[in-house]
Amino acid sequence: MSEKADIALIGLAVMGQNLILNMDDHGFVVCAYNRTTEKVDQFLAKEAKGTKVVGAHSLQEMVSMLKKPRRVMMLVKAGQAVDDFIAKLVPLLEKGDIVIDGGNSEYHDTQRRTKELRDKGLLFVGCGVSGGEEGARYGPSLMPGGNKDAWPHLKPILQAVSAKVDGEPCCDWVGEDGAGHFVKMVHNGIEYGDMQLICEAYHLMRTALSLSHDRMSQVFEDWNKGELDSFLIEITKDILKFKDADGKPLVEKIRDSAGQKGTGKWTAIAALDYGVPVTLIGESVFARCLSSLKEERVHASTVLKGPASSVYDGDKDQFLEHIRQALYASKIVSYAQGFMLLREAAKEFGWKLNYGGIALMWRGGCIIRSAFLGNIKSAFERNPGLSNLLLDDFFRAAVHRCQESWRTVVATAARLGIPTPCFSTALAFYDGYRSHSLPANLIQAQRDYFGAHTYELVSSPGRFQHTNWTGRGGNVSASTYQA
Ligand code: NBP
Repeated sequence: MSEKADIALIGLAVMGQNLILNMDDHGFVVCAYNRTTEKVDQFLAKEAKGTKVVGAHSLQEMVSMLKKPRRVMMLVKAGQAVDDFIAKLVPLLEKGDIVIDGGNSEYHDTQRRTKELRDKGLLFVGCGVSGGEEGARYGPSLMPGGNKDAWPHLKPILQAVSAKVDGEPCCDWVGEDGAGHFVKMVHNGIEYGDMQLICEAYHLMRTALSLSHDRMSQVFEDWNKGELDSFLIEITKDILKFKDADGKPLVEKIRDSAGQKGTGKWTAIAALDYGVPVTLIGESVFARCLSSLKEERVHASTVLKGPASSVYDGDKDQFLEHIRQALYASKIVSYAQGFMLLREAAKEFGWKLNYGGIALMWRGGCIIRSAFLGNIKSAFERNPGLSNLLLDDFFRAAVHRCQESWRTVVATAARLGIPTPCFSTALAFYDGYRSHSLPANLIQAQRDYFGAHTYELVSSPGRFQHTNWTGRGGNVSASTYQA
């Protein structure tokens, strides 16, 4: 081979193969490699036939075929497989070479790997990739973070192959060490929230309003023309009108027990770790957990009673508009919470995150792509130091406009016995966040009563004191025990 390859890609499953073909479309020479090397030959003979893609049958051969500094991207199963490949690559690479992990790795692993490789003179990048098979082939959302010295060498390739919105690439440098994978994780958490919100709207339409599937599909089609315009609303429209061979809606034949691979859970865990109330994503993970208790639910449905009727007896069209507004307001809260988590992680790890840039990276190519992310990008452009999306003029006005409908939907769903965990938690968050005073004074008093945990007085914040509430306790406060 005369021409050296621009980049190597390890991992010839659905993501790797499609990203290679995407890179080839953009004029880059890619060297393909896979643990099971027969897949290299199969790929070259079939999918990559007639392209400039080359293959390697060993890591040594792959490394010898690359331009320097070498760029090696992995798209393999997250976890041990990534560490195993890194261990094999390190002795073959030279100072300044770049290793990119495009899998769904946990951000702590990326932090560790960035440091370990930096110590060896290699540049490690953890790059979140979103958009599934089609995104990888025609333009994914890419969220690279890690060792910034790698970025000038990666930017031309990654921005060329990423999705574009109004000509702007949905890919930019995110930040140090695990920042790219952290942002990808929050993206996935938000995806869980968006999906659950849509499911709650569907549940209300199906149960409270008894709409047909074609009518529901039409409603989602209409919603997709306005402020809810998004990929997930669009596919929901298609799913609802899809008929099985017998002419019945396929969606109703699917067992109502949701699976999950863990990235929503990771977001909820990070939220708990950093003390950020990301309640909507948390509820969306728990809603999947509750759905998976199918057999218990079936039994409980015969034993536990709810309201006599789950049917809404008012104006259906008006209630549909209430649902649309409840969905929009809840979605604003979800993204506000997601960005709160990003801000806290940035503080924790010293990352300088560009929030408007992150909104742009999610604006196209990925599962949560929507017109709404353009509004978020504009909000951070207007005010890069914005502390909370809810405080931006555009989103504040939107929530004010929607809140009457939102309250009607949550109250009506509670009255009809239809669960709306994410609509409800979003509203509870909104009311908590806008409250000058919350009942946490009583929590502090209770903690001090039973555990001498001390409290601050409103009049002297920062000064902790203990009260002997019963006259039987002492005046010594707890110092290490926390409840
Ligand atoms: P998979 O996640 O199914 O991984 C398949 C690849 O991992 C194959 O190349 C396989 O090699 C390799 N592999 C496995 Br499995 N175990 C290995 C091990 N112990 N050592 C070395 N290699 C190993 O592929 P994918 O769905 O294309 O996803 C690739 C990455 O991208 C994953 O991290 C995934 O989470 C992430 N991702 C996927 C999507 C999506 O929609 N699928 C979207 C976004 C991100 P083999 O051929 O020899 O078994």
